[in-house]
Order: sequence, then structure tokens, then C-alpha cells
Amino acid sequence: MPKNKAGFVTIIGRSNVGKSTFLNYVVGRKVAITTHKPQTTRNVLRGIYNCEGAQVIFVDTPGVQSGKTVLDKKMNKAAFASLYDVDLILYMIDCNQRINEQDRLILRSLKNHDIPKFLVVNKIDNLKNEAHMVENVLSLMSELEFDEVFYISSLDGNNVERTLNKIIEYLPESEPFFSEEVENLQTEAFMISEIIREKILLLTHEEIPHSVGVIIESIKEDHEVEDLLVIEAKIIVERATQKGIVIGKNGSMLKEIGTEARKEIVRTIKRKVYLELYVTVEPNWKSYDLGVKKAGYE
Ligand SMILES: Nc1nc2c(ncn2[C@@H]2O[C@H](COP(=O)(O)OP(=O)(O)OP(=O)(O)O)[C@@H](O)[C@H]2O)c(=O)[nH]1
Ligand SMILES: [Mg+2]
Repeated sequence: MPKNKAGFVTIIGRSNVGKSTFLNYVVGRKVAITTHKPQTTRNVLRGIYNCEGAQVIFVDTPGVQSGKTVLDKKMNKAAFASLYDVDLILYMIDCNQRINEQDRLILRSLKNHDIPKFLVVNKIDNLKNEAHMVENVLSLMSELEFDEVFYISSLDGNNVERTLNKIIEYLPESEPFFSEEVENLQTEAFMISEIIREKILLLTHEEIPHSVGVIIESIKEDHEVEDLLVIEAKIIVERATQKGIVIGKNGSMLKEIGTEARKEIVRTIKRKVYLELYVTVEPNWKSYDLGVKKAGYE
């Protein structure tokens, strides 16, 4: 009879390498929003994988980056802090990217953590230059002794199950931390705010995605329409010009954001929803402590 295994596994890496896509794939549901834009994830998120005899709690982290704002620094700090008190670390890279300063920062930090570490080379479905990838991997392996190396695709799932099985092998014997009924470790309000932010990231360009924060002001039952949930959300931008862009001509952009977000919120929380969005300017909110706090990032 195999023993029960359970533990926490942090996924760390630069922005855009596919950490959140991996989390969503293994957990089998959308825990984290994912986009092609860097710095999509801003919080540490958790998702649970259950199988016969094992439970893995994956910890997704903001991509390590070189930004200088208070928010950027908080995000890096959160990513590095999540290396503590876990049982295993997945360090993810994109198979097509050369190692940079952020990777070196991560490597230095990994050296301080005496737990199993896997190097996970992602996006293998889209490999452009095998020689470059091998060079990168060898260079990383010469700096740090990884316990295992995997070449995977979080998009089509190639090699993900093998990675998962190996993770479980390394985890300590333990009873599960959460009952199998627990699906979601983030609050519903957080999920809703992230869905709205995802639609903004996907629909807007240039500096807008990085400048936006979303706060859920209220979630209430409607007084008149049965089963209708009224959600009021505030979109925060850094400058008045950005407010204009997010609202769009005659409100067209805000309407599109609202329509796309509402559809997904309905699918996610399985309720009828009325979504009310408005936009406010909080000058340079990402650059000072209180602004970051007000935008919901503690
Ligand atoms: N081709 C390919 N694309 C992938 C794969 N995994 C992720 N992507 C894409 O890469 C982009 C970034 O994915 P995310 O999961 O948001 O990346 P992340 O590492 O969480 O990024 P941050 O949250 O910004 O740190 C998205 O467009 C994904 O669809 C993969 O295995 N293959
Ligand atoms: Mg992410």
C-alpha cells in the first residue's frame, strides 16, 4: 500500500515563462490568469492537485523582474518569500530565452534553500533553437545542482504528468493538508478582480496593462431580480490619459472589458451577474506604499 504524500511546491521564474499556465494545467482549472504580457501574476496564488495517495499544493508566484516601483519590488519579494516553508521548488525557464540577470538572481536565492529543486524547461512545443537551449540548461546546471530536469509544455501537457509523478516521489509522507472538497484557496472577490484585470490586459496595449489595478467594491444580491448578483468594481489607473483609453470612445472599451469579464465571471461562479465597472485615477499608485495598498496589494 503506497504511503500518503503531501506537500507544498513553489513555482518560480521570470515573467511570462508559463508558471501560471503550468499551475492551471496541473490543477485542471483556472486558478491564475495567464496572458502573453509580462507581469500578469501579481500575487502568490495556490492551487491543489489531488490524486490517489497524494496531495500537492502548488504555489504560483509573480515573475521575477527588474521593475523599480513599490509594486514591482513587492512582487519580487513575494516570489522569493514563497521559497520558504515549501517542500520542493520548480524553477521554470522558457526554452527559447537566454539566461539573464533575473535568472541569476533566482539561482543565487535557490542556493540558500536546502530542499529538492527541479529545473523545468517550458514551451518545448515551440522550441526554436535546440543548441541554445542545451547551452542555457548546461550553464544553469553548472551553477546549481538540480535534482531533476524536465522539458515540458504547459500548453499541451507534454511531460507534465511525468514531472508531477516525480514531484510526488520527492514529497514527504504526510496526510493531505486540505480535504478533497476544497477547490479554491483564493477568495471569490479576488478571482473576480483578476478576471477583470485579465480582460484589461488582453484588450489594452502599451503601458496600460502595467498601470491597472482592480478592486471589488461590493458584491450584493439584487433587490428586485431573483438570483442576480450585483458586482461593483473599480479600475485604478495611474494617469488621466489612461482613464480615457480604458473607457474608450463613447465608453466602448469599458463596455468590451465588462462584457468579456462578465461572461467569464458567470462561468466561474455559476451565478447571474450584473457587473458595474468604473475607472478612477490614483496618480502613480504603483510607486508609493499607500497606493499599492489601496489597489489591494498587501
Ligand atoms: N507555446 C507555449 N506557450 C506557453 C506555454 N506555457 C505558457 N505559454 C504562454 O506563455 C504566456 C505566458 O504564460 P503565463 O502562464 O501567464 O506566464 P507566467 O510565467 O505566469 O507569467 P507572469 O505571471 O507574468 O510571471 C501565455 O501567453 C501562455 O499561453 C507552453 O508550454 N508553450
Ligand atoms: Mg503568472
